[in-house]
Amino acid sequence: MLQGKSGPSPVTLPVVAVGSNEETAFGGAREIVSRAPAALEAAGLKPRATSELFETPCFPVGYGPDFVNSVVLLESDLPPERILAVLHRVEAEFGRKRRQRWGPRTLDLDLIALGGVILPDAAELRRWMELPPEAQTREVPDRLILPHPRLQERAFVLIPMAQLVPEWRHPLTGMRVREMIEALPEAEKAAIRPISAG
Ligand code: PH2
Ligand code: MG
Ligand code: MG
Repeated sequence: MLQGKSGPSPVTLPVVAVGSNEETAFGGAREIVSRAPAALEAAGLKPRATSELFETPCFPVGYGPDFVNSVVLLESDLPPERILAVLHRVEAEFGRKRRQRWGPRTLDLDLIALGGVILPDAAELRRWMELPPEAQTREVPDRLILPHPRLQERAFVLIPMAQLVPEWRHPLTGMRVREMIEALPEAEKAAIRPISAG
């Protein structure tokens, strides 16, 4: 949570979605997601605030076990491509450890937003946001798109994000996080279950 720390306004900071759906009997996904802030810190990206952890149904439904998701707000003035490179490095670190111990990589770190930054440009972002569902499974962007083009559809990102930056506004649509949440179906929101600490 934000604890009245001074510094840049939270709505200008990099937002990272953390996810894992690693499936062992040890609660591994929770452990991995809760270790992500420390791993980001060790990699040189300073976490300024972390949401609660949430248990969320896999999207698309049926494609795998439930996820554990959280959102981390970073304090970093690196350009977005450099932040992304560090996120990939941290994913790989967890992947290597996990391959040895339990199996395939399952830590996912997605750069969701960086203040009002739009990448690569408004027209491309709009194209990715409006991509029909069939095309979404075929087409994968080969470059960083910001904000994340599916952000407005994902309760598992928006609900944790609202704990940190409810007033962040989508630079293309002008919608605030809490307004995007209001626009989602109730059933999707109800399926995002906070995990109590410990
Ligand atoms: N990530 C995905 C695909 N589906 N579903 C949930 N609930 N949470 C995720 O983080 C997630 C997903 C691909 O990165
Ligand atoms: Mg993802
Ligand atoms: Mg990813």
